Amino acid sequence: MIAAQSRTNTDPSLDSIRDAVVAGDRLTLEQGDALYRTSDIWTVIELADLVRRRLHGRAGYYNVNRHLNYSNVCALSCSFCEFRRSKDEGGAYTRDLDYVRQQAIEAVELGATEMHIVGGLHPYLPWSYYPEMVSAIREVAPTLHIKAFTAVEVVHLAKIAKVYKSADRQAGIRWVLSELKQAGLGSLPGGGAEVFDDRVHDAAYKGKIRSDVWLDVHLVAHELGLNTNATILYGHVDQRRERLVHMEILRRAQDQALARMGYAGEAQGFTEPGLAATTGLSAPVITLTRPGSMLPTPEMAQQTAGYFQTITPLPFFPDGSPLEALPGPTGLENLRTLAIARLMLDNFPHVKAFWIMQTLAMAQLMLQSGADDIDGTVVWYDITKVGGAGTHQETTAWQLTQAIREAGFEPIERDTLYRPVTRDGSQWSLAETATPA
Ligand code: V47
Repeated sequence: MIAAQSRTNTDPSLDSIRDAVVAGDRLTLEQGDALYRTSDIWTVIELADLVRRRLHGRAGYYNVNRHLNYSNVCALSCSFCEFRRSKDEGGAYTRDLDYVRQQAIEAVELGATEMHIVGGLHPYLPWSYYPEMVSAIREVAPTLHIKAFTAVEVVHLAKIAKVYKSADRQAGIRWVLSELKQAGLGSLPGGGAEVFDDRVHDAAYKGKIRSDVWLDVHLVAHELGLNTNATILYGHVDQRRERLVHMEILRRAQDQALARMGYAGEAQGFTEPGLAATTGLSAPVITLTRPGSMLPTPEMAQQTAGYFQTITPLPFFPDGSPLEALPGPTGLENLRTLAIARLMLDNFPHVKAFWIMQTLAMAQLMLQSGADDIDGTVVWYDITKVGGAGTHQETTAWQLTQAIREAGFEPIERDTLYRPVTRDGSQWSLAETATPA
């Protein structure tokens, strides 16, 4: 990292933002705008790195996992998506439970701690398929953490289980998540959030749930003690300000989750005008990035309620999608958006650079720009295929640790809940040691 004093092109208009970041104060949307506007991207990155190091020191997290896409058949047709197929289209697939079991057994044999499962909104699979899939994995692989189903799928499941009523949608969502939790679901991934904005929604993923419903699913998951993640899929028809509002909505939702866990906050008033009224999100401001703040732990979540662990900024990858005429975001825009996510989302413990969508080389730069995690070994991934990759997109734990070390950080294998793992080949257990500062 280039020290600010030794650079000649620093932007003095960022000085007050630097002061706020050093003090751990919450940044406003206007300050977010300034971080997007400035040509002094190194200061943006430097500030994000400061926050990242304050929270995680030299730790660079990764996990040994396996992604499973159980079906690419989807009733929706989002224009950013290259993955979805109609039921009878060439290349459409739906995995049976024997296939899923086999994947879980293989994952355990290779030492995975997590299975990350998502799929399309299948128009004909019955509700029973989903809890049976989770139970089947639990049976053959009891040590595997099952992180499954985006909020979009959860709402679809409530509909096919005929428990979804728009007058009380949380009740149907609660029923579905309780059933899945009982079957062995461990947490929810962060997909399907896209950009929380009605204009962008109607232009690029009309038909998908809107932000209020996405937030309801995560709120109910948190109330049930399930941790969840969040994403932002940017760089298509969205504008930078809309991304910042998305981040503001997420941090207000996290304020609520942390308040439920017993964190005390400060009554700071600022928010996007009209935001609290439209989202119903009002809670005291709770930051985790002040010096000395304590991050929530999985143990706290088990005793009280869940929270958002991670934000994963997902750059739009155009190839093969109906929006493929768009260029997609540049490398610098990716670094900037990641750094801004780290700075704005002051109550999210982790920021993930998902190497599959960024390449491992770019993920190294992202570790220096605010990210503390690069996801895992993945093995199989169908949603995006960057640089002409096929569905077999695997890296080894060794490659991940080398990449993290070369970026200047200490590789820490974690489980899904960010507990350090100790490993001997494919055998692993949760480490008792604290992470290095
Ligand atoms: O929900 C789809 C996005 C998501 C494209 O929670 C695209 O730990 C870019 O959510 N270009 C799935 N993005 C991936 C996801 C995820 C990945 C890794 C970790 C976690 C986590 C979550 O990918 C989808 C959608 O938002 N997506 N198509 C595309 N063309």
